[in-house]
Amino acid sequence: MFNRRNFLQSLTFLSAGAAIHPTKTAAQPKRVVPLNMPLVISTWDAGLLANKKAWSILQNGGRAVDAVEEGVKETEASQNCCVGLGANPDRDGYVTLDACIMDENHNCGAVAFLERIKHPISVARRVMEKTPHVFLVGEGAQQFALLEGFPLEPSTLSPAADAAYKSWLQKSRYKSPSINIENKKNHGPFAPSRLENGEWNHDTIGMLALDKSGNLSGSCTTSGAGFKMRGRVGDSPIIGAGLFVDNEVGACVATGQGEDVIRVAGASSVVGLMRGGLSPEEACKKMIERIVAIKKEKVKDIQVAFLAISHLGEIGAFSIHPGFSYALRSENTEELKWANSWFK
Ligand code: SD4
Repeated sequence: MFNRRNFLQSLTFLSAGAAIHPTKTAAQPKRVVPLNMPLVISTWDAGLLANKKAWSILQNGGRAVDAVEEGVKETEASQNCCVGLGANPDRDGYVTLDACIMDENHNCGAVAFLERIKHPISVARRVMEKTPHVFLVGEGAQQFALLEGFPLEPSTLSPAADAAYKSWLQKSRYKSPSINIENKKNHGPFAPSRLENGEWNHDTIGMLALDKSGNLSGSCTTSGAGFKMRGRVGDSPIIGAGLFVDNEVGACVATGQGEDVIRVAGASSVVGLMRGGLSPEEACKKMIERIVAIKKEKVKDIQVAFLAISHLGEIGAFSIHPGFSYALRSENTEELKWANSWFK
């Protein structure tokens, strides 16, 4: 179990571990050539398709930031998916989208509570590149998107989301998002499935890429939790919570119950532990243990997962409950992998 004492012990271990997992810091005289690049990883099974697009860019020597934008756009565009305008609405019947992107130079951009725009990730990128700001929300984010030439899409729900919303309205019971656990048995490689109650079993894609130049970038896009309170924003568009990239060290994305990722500054904490010397999986595990310690017995009702990559191209993941999958594409492999978890 995780407590303050063994957290401090882990900090001691961190400095010792730095030699095992070197970072590109000033203390490091020579830049270490990444072992495994290019490489792209993304959360859940929808990541397989998204990775294909990202890979087409990485393979041709493209930048990681282009790969992670174009990759998750595939998922956003899919009407039969858990991300983007086809997803479940909030409890007032509106689909509201959150996204963020971060490149190798700590440039970052984010949007939240954005309505009727098909590609929130691209709006986040424009925020990063064309404004002096990092984060635009709601009406202002939509206004900016329209000024940038993004079309205003109809406000109608996708047929699946409409049916799910109508069924949800029968009880209109607000509860925090259910545990998003992928069922290995029902898993279809390119078709994320809905749960019987109409909710998606997950509703986010986070992607991390390492390009041929050895640079890292990340993206994260979501419709958030289905039937959430109007105005609710989760971790996904928050730099440091849902996504963090430090080109010297590594990058991390989070998925699952956003509220519990925000309270521990999830993604940046994982990267911080990697800076101290932990491997990606060790760092993801430490932060999951931290959440478990905070949530106590309530942890049985929530799922959180972290997926991380080091600047050397080592990958790792860890979740609270079993069933977190992530898609990996590299020169040698294209596959869906299953993370280790705190509950067995
Ligand atoms: C959120 N973290 O809005 C997102 C939800 C998610 O798979 O990741 N679902 O809290």
